[in-house]
Amino acid sequence: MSEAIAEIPVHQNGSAAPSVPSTERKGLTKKEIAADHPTWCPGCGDFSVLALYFKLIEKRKIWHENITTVAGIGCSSRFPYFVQAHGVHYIHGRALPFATGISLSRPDLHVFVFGGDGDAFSIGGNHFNHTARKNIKMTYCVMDNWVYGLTKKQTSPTSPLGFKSKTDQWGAVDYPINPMKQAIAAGASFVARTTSTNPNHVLAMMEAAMDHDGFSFIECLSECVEFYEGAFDAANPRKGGVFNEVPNDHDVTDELNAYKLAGADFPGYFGIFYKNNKPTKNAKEAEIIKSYQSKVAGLKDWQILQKNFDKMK
Ligand SMILES: Cc1ncc(C[n+]2csc(CCOP(=O)(O)OP(=O)(O)O)c2C)c(N)n1
Ligand code: SF4
Ligand SMILES: [Mg+2]
Repeated sequence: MSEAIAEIPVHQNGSAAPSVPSTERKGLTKKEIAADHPTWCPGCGDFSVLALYFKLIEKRKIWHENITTVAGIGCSSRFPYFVQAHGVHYIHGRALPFATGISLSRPDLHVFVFGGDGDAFSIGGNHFNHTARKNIKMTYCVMDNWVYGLTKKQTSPTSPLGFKSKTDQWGAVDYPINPMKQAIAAGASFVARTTSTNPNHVLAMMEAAMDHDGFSFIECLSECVEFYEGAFDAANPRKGGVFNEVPNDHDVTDELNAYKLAGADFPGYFGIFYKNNKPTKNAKEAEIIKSYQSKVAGLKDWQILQKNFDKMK
């Protein structure tokens, strides 16, 4: 744990020593947040996303006890292992329901979920749609590498047509989903796209997502150098590609235009496509709880339960 936490001397009777002013807690350093050495292949795009998460924690002064990192299963979903703080490496495709529970019960935290395209859009596809439509406050960063990396090269829902893999030896025949279109259509209230080869941009998207009060989704292209090398070269100026930002005059509240931007041919655009400020499920439930609590004040738990059961009769 951090040694940056201010130590306030305490008298033997338990009260704080009055003459010592409390000092401000320093932001955590990467050294204090980094856990085990990541087990990703050298050159994997996921390293960059992790490094920028550390930067975000450092910059925004998120303390150890407030860091909440949730993931499903996959190479990218190993993410929480590498963060020295609270985190969950949960069931394949089920990161979002788990994160929802945390988000609704701990409004003081901002939950970050990381995972892959398979985890998000195959096995977890239903959860993605429902978490988005419910507008649960959290940030979901999908490290999209267009392949199942952990299980060694199967076609994923974002693999392009013709991609040769262990499950499509003659080339993929199924039309890929477009994560940006899907997020917008499902009701996500913040939808952004970035690429792990542009660190400043990744950090900017993470910060904007974190500041959004609602379900914030980021598609982050993250190359699998082992099973889909060069997939995103066309989006990387260092490899002869282009990095086109969302046009300055794009109105992020314009859903239809956001959808059109999402339909651009690869490498498409990068930045915030869509954002609206509709109320979250968190806020709506908090309101219900507050008003109900005033009605059951003074009752014992079993009496409250009884009241609820009676209502259902
Ligand atoms: C219920 C269940 N089904 C299948 C698997 C096998 N499995 C593990 S990870 C994975 C796909 C991972 O792909 P993705 O989410 O894109 O992550 P990546 O490894 O590419 O980062 C699969 C099919 C599993 N662990 N659990
Ligand atoms: S298999 Fe691919 S996604 Fe997995 S760690 Fe290696 S490069 Fe990264
Ligand atoms: Mg993948």
